Amino acid sequence: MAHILVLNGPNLNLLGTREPEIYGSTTLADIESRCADRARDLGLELESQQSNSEGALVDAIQAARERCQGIIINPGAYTHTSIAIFDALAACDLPVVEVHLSNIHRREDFRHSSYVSKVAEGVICGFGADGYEMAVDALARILAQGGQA
Ligand code: CA2
Repeated sequence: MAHILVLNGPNLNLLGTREPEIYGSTTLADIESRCADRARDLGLELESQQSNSEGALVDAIQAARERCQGIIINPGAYTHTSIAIFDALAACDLPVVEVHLSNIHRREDFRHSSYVSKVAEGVICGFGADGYEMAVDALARILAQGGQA
């Protein structure tokens, strides 16, 4: 059974508690549980991790290489700044689906560019918590096609 990792970056542990007008009222635990249900329906095994630290996210990506077939990642603000996460994703050689709750292109200019998009098969943004389930669907299709979009 294919194993996929859902990885969330800084401040996403606060989901559902602050700024609901931007990020919605669903908690990260709810999102993770919805993704796990969706993955099970699709015959995938899913694990979820969140960290506020760039190094821990790099460690999680490196570890995923050993036991996962794909990664769904919302790198939070590191999307726009982290060459370390870009390098780790490029080196892990797994299909990557990038997710954002908000439509980053409708927001401040500094959110319009993503290092992660350069190594992602695709990007889902602006659909709130639903975007994560869309990402599970997308990754399932990619894996069914042999690992690339
Ligand atoms: O829209 C997204 O998913 C983002 O990745 C969220 C990041 C932001 O820096 C990116 O530009 C877009 C911020 C996550 C902050 O999450 C919070 C959740 C609840 C309350 C406060 C922050």
